[in-house]
This record gives sequence, C-alpha cells and structure tokens, in this order.
Amino acid sequence: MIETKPRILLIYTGGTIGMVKDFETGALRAFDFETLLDKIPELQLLDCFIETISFENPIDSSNMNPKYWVQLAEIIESQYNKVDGFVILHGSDTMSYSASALSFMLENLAKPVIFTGSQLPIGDLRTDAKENLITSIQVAALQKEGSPLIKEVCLYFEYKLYRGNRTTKINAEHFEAFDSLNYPDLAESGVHLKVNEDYLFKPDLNKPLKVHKTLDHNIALIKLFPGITMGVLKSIFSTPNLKAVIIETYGAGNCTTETWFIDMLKAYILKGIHVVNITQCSGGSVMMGHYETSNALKNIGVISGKDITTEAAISKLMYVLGQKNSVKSLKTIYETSLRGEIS
Ligand code: ASN
Repeated sequence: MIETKPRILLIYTGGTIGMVKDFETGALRAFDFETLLDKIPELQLLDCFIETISFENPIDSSNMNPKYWVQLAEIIESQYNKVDGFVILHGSDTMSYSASALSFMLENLAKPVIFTGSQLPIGDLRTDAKENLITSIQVAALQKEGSPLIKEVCLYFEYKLYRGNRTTKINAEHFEAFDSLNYPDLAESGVHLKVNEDYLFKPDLNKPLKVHKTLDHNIALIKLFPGITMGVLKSIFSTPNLKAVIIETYGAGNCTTETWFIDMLKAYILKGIHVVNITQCSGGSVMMGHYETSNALKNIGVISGKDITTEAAISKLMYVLGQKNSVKSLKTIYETSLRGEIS
C-alpha cells in the first residue's frame, strides 16, 4: 500500500522557541535544534512525516536580514517537490517582516509555508511553544482532495492563523503577540480547527513556483511626526544609492501641507526616487485625495501603499525594486495586490 501521510519540512532559524538562559549572563540565547525536538515527544503522535533542517547558526530574529530570506527561499525551492508543506520556526520580533518577504519571493506558491515561534522557550513550564508548533504542523498538513488546503505564506500564533503579509507584532508580553488588522483570520484553533476557506489565497495552479532572490534594500522608512525637520528628511533622502522611501503618514495618508515639505518630495520624485505613502495607524487605509492634506501627495506622484502593513510595505518595495521595472510600472505594480497584501 502507498503511504499517503503528508510530509512536512520543519525549518529552524532560531528565536525564543529554542533558547536557553546563558549560565553566566542570564540572557536568552539560541541552542541547538536536536535538543529542541527532544523536548517535544508529542511530535511523533502527529499524522504526518516530519523532516527537519536548521540554520547552521540559529539567530535571534533581531539579526534577520534579506540574506537569510534568500537562504529560506532556497531551502523551500530545493525541497518544494519533495514535501507537502513547510513550517518555519522563527523569532517573533521580525517574524512578520520575514513572512511578508517570503510571500513576495515565492510567486505561484501552491503549498503552505507557516511561520511560528513563541514568547517563552520550549523548555519553560508555561511555554506557548508546544501549541504553536504542533498546530502549525497540523495546519501545514491539512489536505483537500489530495492537495494542500493552504497555498500561501501564513503566520500561526496563539490559536490563530493569519495571512503572513497582513500581520504585525503588537505585544512583547502577551502570548497573543500578533494581529492582522486589515484582513480576517484564516483559521482559529479551539476544540476544532476552523479554517475560513473563503479567505484563503487562491494562486493560479497552472503556473509553476517562481522563486525571486533579488531584493534591493536601498530603501528608507520615515515616520512623520509634528515638528519633523527639513534637515532630517534631506539627510535621509540624500543617502547614496537610495532608490525609494516609505513615509508613514497620519491617518488616511495625510501629511503637512507646508510648501517646503511638498516641494522637497516633488524634487526627489523628479530625480527618480520612489515615495510610498503608508499609514502609521495599525488599521485602515491610505486614501490620497480624501483630505486636502493628502491631495498634494497624489498630485506629485506619490505611490499609495493602501492598507499594507509597514512590514509588507518594506519587503514589497525590496522585491519590486529587485525586478527592475520602469518608474511608471513600479507605481502600478506596487499599487496592485500581488500576494493578497492589500485589499
Ligand atoms: N528576541 C526573540 C526573537 O525574535 C523574541 C521571540 O522569539 N519571542 O528571536
């Protein structure tokens, strides 16, 4: 008889989930993956085959960078035809950035890539790691008519499955550390695992997986505040090799209408620097032209980030810049939903 249990690849990058207290300093640091698996014998009870791979030197996710994203994408690419789904163990601090980045890098993804981690190490008595890990594997192993039910990059944390590129870390203390303010939860784990199938991403299954590994990180992120000076903005905009700037504006995409500010942005846009407008609110969308205080931005060619998260805005920009599009098409592409990251 042919064995039909799904195969899941567990990729360990680091994070609190696999950390121990340093004997001398008392600080949490990563430890090796084999020990992590020994701590969860329950994994053997799951109805799937689990294979594992680990970063050679696991990291605290505060050390995450685009090179590691490429490493993750390459692991997924090399194992894509051998397994049915992926679970990535990752620190929670930058998990939303990584989940967003991978969503753009993995075009036409037709298998689940589930990011998870924990707030307390797996060896801790009150740990949240076990539920997060076990349910993430179960979610990755869900099948419908012989193929994976979930076909996108997700983040699972504290009983909820979210679209990865819609999430933000909202709490450094609570087990409920993430939220998805602009998109509904994809699944909830209670007595039953309830999947909201209507909200799942539906890729074009006729197209093969395309892995994008060129990310251009010559970008900047500016959060506006009342009183921000021209000097600060000018020094950021005159960074060598800078290609694009994301500005976190107020409310529905509003900013000061002072002439120096608009004139300065206009001059840099004319020089070829892309400017993206996202909101500093956790929920809701940029609507340029809705208020007088955003009309000027629209008129000078600022790109609308709509209801994108800051985390997704950053990796989408790196990805789109890496594709080497013309100035005009970059605006059109950026304002289009590529992986369900905007409404
Ligand atoms: N500093 C840790 C990390 O992001 C936090 C965590 O995983 N809860 O790697």
